[in-house]
Amino acid sequence: EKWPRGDEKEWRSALRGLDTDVGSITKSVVHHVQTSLARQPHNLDDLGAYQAAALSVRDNLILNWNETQLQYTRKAPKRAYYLSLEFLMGRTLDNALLNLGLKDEYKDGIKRLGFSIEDILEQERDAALGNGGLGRLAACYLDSSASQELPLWGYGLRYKYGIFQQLISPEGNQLEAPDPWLEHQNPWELPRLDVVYDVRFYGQAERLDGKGRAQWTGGQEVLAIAYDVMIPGYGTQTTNNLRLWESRPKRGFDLNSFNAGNYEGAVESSNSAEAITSVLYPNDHTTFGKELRLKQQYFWTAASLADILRRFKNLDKPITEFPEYAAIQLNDTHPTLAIPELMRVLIDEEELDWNTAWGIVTNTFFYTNHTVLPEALEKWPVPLIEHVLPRHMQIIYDIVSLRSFFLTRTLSDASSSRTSVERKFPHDRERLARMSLIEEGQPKQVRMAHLACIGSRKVNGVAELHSDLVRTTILKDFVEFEGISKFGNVTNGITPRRWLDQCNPELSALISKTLKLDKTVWLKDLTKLEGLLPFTEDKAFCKEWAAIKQRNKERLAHHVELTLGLKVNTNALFDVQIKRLHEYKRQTLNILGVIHRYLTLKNMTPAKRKKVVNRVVFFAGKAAPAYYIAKLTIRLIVNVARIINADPDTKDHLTLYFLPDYSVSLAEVLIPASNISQHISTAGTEASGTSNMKFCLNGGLLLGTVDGANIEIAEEVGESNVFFFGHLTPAVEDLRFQHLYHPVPLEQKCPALAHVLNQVSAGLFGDGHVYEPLLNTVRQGDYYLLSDDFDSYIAALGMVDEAYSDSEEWVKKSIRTTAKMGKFSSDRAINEYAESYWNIEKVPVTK
Ligand code: NTF
Repeated sequence: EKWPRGDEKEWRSALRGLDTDVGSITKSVVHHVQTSLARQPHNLDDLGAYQAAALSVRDNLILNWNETQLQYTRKAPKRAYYLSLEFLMGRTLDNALLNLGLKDEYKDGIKRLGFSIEDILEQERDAALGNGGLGRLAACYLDSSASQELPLWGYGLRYKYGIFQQLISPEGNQLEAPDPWLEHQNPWELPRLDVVYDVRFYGQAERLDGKGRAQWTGGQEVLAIAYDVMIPGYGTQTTNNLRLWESRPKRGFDLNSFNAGNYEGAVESSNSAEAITSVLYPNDHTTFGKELRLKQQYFWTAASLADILRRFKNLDKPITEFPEYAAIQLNDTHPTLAIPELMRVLIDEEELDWNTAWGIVTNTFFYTNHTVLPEALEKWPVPLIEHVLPRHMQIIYDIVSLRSFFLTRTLSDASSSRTSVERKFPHDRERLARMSLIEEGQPKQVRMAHLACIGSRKVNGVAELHSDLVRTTILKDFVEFEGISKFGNVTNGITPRRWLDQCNPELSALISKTLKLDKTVWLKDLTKLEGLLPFTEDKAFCKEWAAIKQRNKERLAHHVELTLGLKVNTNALFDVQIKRLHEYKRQTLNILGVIHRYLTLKNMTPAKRKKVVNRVVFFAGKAAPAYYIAKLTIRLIVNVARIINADPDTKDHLTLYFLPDYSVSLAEVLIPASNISQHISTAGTEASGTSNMKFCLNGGLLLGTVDGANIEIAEEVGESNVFFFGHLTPAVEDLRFQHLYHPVPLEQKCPALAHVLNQVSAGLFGDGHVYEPLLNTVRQGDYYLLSDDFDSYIAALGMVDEAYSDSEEWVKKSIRTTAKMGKFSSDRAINEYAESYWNIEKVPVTK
């Protein structure tokens, strides 16, 4: 095709890049104020200035995005696709400025226009399309893929409402309010009204022949519309894409019903179509089995696969080469329906035979498991799938036995080289039942982890211990059936751009100065931080290091004063636990430890109290709206805070804050301010954890159990620089058995904990009855082993105090910790996926 149309000179002179000197930047911002926003300088507020600045930055991103996508199309490399129901992006403006290397220029330009960059950055609402670690990990991986110049796209849903806003009632209860993040226009997305796919639900599936083919008709059809979010790499022109789908009704509304005076009926179909992407499910580590959630999962995987296939088809290659051009990563089991969906397309639409199709599927997908907690393992009732996705239910049954012969296979059939579980393990019926994709029961349920596992090329966990647990517990039978080499580990990582340079600019600058390296170098090779080690002996450096931590504590105190109106004592150790509220994460252990400390302080003479290390404890985190015990823990924290913060005997020595509405942006203020952070899950329950890495990268020490990535952090920084406590994973099962069959009264087993519980019951923090259900989880059964770990937890807190008293040595520990965090860059993790899983290569994009 001829290019350009029209006058080539006109095109060439118009097609230049954007100037990024301060003068051009102010012009571009003002241009957007005048045109895109249709506003005037005299009535421009901070929000307007933010929007104009964002639109101006966006222009730069769009040009890089265009160039990157053109290169990808021209070079036609193998691409990776990251399917995640959650992307917890946080704010974009600051990150975009830093990745583009334009922060200083914009700061100046904005200042010239009479605004401060700090103030306008605060105007942006978080994009909070995720619950916690799983969604934030996806966001870090997008940043790293672009920074490492890897051709990767994310696919997710454009929820109208992200994770709920958390409010705390006067009684201390969590209340939920909607998160209207799209209320003002979102400058970071590009609607692609021309990228549209039909997605079907319900209807009938009729088998056509003996080869597994079928026809799926009827039911409801909805439209999936693409919205693209630009993902800029750090110090590179590469700008990847996050494509989010929005659901819309296929037929606006039914004009006939409208004319017949049935207005509600007329909009009904449009309402039910739009409902699909209306809200993020706020559950973390639990499944609800709701039809709308299943529709979300199918809607998103069907649209994403159609889009990926369309891109592949533009290459004009035989369909059998699909796995050479596309690797699809399943972020947990949420997108597992992509496996039967690709089978459906290949068989029913592309008319491939079953074996060829199954070969393509099992070379395309990769599955990451993010939890071994039983309540988080997805299962869908067979009748529900049959109703919503009748064709997919047929395919799942065909995979089990009729065609993929995963489980069973008749002796007469020798057409496939694959063996079945039955052939490999003859006469082992229990094994067949354990491994089936269908769990027997009322109703029968589809086990999504099993489907994800057998439908994928490789499977991985997210930290060494977790990957071992996956191999030896939930997927043990599959390791025995398919061989260990399919089951790997990729330890999680975090992006040092957001989680050091952006959230802790002073520390970032000190590191660059000390290493005598431009930050663009060490932020992309984080192992360079090791160069800080010799400086533990440099007094001036240590002093500067400590001063920055102190200023970050003051910044947090300032934030608490602005938002809650409370004054925080910054001359105390800052102790932080921020994460989703969950019994396995044991915020309850922490708050009971705080109460223990309070009671101990109360019993001391004022003179003795003065010798204790002063401590300020911060909690933040949301509880799933239906998670009663987690909500009760919040209530207890809030009410303990109310009492002890007002106690004149102790308040100089111990205070406690629950910061409402935890978010990525709040984490960016909390993490750089912490001296110690708590990662205290029952051993074997936290798959990895990623905030542990963020705290350590910012020079905060870690207090934790021997669990998840804590173990690998300790391996890197040395056990003398972390505070470990509690029982180890192999002991957990036995201890639970003891609790059930040989219970020992708590008074006998752990008197200190019994005393704390009794004080809560007795009403020290308000009506004790309110907390009985929470206290009973410890008194009876104690599934998460608080009573087994309490004494060693208290001892570990004591060791933290002792270490903190030696402030010089503490600073050294802090420096050593940061220095050894290189391994935990998400760049390392994404490169492992690229090389050992997806087999994709860098595609440099040059100006
Ligand atoms: C979470 N899993 C794990 O609980 C965390 O330990 C881990 O750091 C993150 O994933 C990221 O890998 C989940 O949220 C889920 F959904 F699997 F339960």
